[in-house]
Amino acid sequence: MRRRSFIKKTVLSSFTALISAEIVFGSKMLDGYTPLALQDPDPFKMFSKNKEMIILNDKPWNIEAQAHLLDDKITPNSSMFIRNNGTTPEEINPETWTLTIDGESVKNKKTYTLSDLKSKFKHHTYQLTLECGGNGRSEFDPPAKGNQWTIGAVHCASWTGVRLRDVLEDAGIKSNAVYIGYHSKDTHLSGDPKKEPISRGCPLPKALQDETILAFQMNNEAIPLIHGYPLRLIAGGWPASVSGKWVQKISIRNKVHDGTKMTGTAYRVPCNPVAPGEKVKDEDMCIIESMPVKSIITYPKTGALINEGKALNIRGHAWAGELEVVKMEYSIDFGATWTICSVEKPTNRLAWQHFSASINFPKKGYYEVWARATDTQNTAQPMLLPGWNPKGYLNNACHRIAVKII
Ligand SMILES: Nc1nc2c(c(=O)[nH]1)N[C@H]1C(S)=C(S)[C@@H](COP(=O)(O)O)O[C@H]1N2
Ligand SMILES: [Mo]
Repeated sequence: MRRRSFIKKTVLSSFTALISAEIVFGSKMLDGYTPLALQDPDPFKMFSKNKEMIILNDKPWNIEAQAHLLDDKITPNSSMFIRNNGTTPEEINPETWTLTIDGESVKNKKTYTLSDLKSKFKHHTYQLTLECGGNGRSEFDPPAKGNQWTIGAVHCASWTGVRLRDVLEDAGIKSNAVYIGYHSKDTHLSGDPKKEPISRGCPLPKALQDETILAFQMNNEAIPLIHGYPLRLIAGGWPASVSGKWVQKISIRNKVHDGTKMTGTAYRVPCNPVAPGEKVKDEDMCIIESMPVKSIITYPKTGALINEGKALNIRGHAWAGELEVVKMEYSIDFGATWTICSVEKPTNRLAWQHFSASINFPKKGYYEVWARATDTQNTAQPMLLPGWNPKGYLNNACHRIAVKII
């Protein structure tokens, strides 16, 4: 048998310094072993994400997709962006998990176990587009503070759960109710248990829509922990921050919910356009509701090389918040002319729609393929950055990819 060889004293003392605590049985560690505290967590393995996902921050975790990773019609977990405001809750026991409905405007405060929710109310499945309000922030100038999302903070998964409306009505909604707010189990980065990392909500009519659900499944499986296991509020078409992960309480409010990140510049934009960099008074800021019309080219990947004379088949998705996309176009001449793409109807309301087109290029050279969606109110995506706002929300500029005909 090979003799165990123990760690060298010098290595042990450097580990001790790095951990800044005595490693009590440190002298018994095997040579070549790294204490867990010093092993880098592998986020790709930890969250089962594609290795091409881009890590913007690890405290808290913020990870985005690249356009080509979003090619599936229904986004798999491996390509779903992660946006945490605080620390992921640990030790979740679905047997003891409860959801409480309370607030000024609840008739009877009620608490449900997960099995109550699952057995008492009808189950519904919807594909729902969730886009972070800050998706595209990286393009704003002057720059906006916050995660520098490019294009990948959006996903459309299939969510199964019960209607929030059915649960709220079971508890009873008083006639003075105007808003709902969620409270969740994740903890504030400071560790202060009195502070919530985020507690947002939506006006009652949005909460009562058919597609607003309390989900316990994502893509037909239990929701991955990082995406809100065991229970998540899903409100498609609105900033994804409304879709509270790890939800434990929904308050029916008699006023606009005033939880963390409902006020100031958080998820609010100037009610009227302002000049870039301008200071905006608090009372001139409005809460973001439905997200604007937008699209993404998911195939090919930017940088594609295409042989001359060969048509290029592009595809991608388009969405328009509460509205539907009625027209999809592409341009290969920087927007001078546009050609219609085919675009499918959504599987259900608030699901993204799939578009495709076959493009012929006149000759060899460098091109950009730009995509532009138009919604039912005839609003089209701007070609370049839309209105500047202090926190860099709602960038719905046209997505474009570079291709070379060789
Ligand atoms: N409890 C809780 N819910 C949350 C968040 C959070 O930090 N905590 N982040 C919100 C924000 S800002 C976004 S964009 C989405 C991200 O969802 P995802 O991580 O499942 O992609 O979750 C929302 N729900
Ligand atoms: Mo977000």
